[in-house]
Amino acid sequence: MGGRAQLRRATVDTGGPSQRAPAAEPDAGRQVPPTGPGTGRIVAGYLAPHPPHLIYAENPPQNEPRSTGGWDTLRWGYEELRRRLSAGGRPDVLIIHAPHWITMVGHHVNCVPHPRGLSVEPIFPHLFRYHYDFRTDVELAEAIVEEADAAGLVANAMRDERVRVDYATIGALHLVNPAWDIPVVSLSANNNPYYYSSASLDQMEVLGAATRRAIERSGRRAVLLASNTLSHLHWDVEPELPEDMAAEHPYNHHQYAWDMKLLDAIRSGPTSALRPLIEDHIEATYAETKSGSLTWMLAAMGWPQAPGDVLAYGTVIGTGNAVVEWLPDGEVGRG
Ligand code: 2X7
Ligand code: FE2
Repeated sequence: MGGRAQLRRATVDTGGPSQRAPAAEPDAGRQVPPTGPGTGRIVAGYLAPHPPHLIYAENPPQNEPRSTGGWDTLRWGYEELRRRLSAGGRPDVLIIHAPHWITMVGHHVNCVPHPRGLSVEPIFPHLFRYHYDFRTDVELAEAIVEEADAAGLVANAMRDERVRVDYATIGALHLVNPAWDIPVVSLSANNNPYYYSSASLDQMEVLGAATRRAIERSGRRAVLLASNTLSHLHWDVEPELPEDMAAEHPYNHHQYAWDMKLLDAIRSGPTSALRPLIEDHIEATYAETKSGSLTWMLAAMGWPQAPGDVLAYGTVIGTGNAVVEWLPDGEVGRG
């Protein structure tokens, strides 16, 4: 099924129990007042990868497994990201698109006001069993659904509080804001990396533009997060000590070289050069950007002229991961 096949208006079956929760109070989940209707803007966008190993290595109290560390350079990149986030003034909301909340029909937006539960990585449950508890900016989440629907996408407000939040969403959000004191909007991957060989990124451009319109309408200062790994071939045998860094390196030189090609283009700018290159990189490396998170984010930011600032690159079980900051044109840097 091509990406365009779902570019239509429709009432969506969520694929699971779809009863609507009692209507949320208008301000449920809000912790800061809006800056005024019509004045909202994106203040930064980050490529924010989510390998569960990074959370495991951090040893936060919310995660059950304990480690001795590892993958330090990537975690230093996140440290710098957090420094910049607080230097730039606390945003009103973090909006995240992640590849492991896969929805088969349409783009779903989590509208549960207070998600709480246990998020488990199905392949690495010994590394990631994370107890999450955060607030959704329900008003903005609903506005994104409305704008996406008006743009002709199949879009759905997910209101079932029994749906567990996936590890890609939780992992990236923890690394960006371990205090969890900023409201969140979380979007699913309909353009998912695993099932549609012909999936197109065009739809993610439409979703990005819809997200931007909703932010502008809302008055929020938003930070966007694209929760994607780059090259995605990986080991199938784990070392006895998962954080044994002697075993950690790129899967092969081809994967590494393509990651560097993409990162060179990111560091040179403008982002419009990435439009075709992201697709070539996916072809060459099975990159997780096929889920569309990165394209969604850059489209929402209007494909900025300015280059991205690569804060870190490192591998996790052989996959390539980069932490990158983009500022929208006209926004002042905090680097
Ligand atoms: O989801 C992931 C990933 N993207 C990369 C590496 C390891 C595990 O999980
Ligand atoms: Fe992943």
